[in-house]
Amino acid sequence: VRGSPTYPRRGLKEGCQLVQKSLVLLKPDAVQRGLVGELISRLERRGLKLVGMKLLQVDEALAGRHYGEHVDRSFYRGLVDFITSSPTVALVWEADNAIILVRQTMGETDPGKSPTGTIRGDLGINIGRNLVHGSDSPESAQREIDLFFQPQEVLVYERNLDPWITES
Ligand code: D4T
Repeated sequence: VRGSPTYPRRGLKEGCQLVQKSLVLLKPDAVQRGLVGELISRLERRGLKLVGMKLLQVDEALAGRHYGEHVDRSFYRGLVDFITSSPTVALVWEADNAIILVRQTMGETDPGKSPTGTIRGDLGINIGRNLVHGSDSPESAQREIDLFFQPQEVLVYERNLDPWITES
């Protein structure tokens, strides 16, 4: 199970919901604005389970690996300069369908197009300062978790209130 972003919950038949992991970054604007607690709190209150967390300084090499798919885009240089400009918080969250739940909670890439009630819609203005990153697929989550965490830093543990959050 460890190191894998997606695995079937015990007792579930094929086609049922899958437990997934999502890598979330609280970007330098979130750290500088003192929004780390607020953003973690929103994801916790959604019911997502925190299984990995660290504060780190992203360097040029890590930024390049994380944003490699955007290397030819006009905004790439600004993106790398921004993510390396100040500390970032990296988080791993787990839930049934965690990928979509995190992205719903974050809102659209552009805060200006994000509905209120979402992180970006409530707290952001500009696409280049959109506060958070969340994995866009289980495959991306696996790749991104491996970039930011050692396998032993992503924990496996029971949460006693889970039956009050998900019906199994
Ligand atoms: P991330 O990856 O940060 O969760 O954002 P999204 O998944 O929602 O969006 P993305 O990969 O398309 O963009 C990555 C990152 O680039 C910034 N960006 C994006 C930007 O500064 N200008 C742009 O025009 C676009 C499309 C914002 C997020």
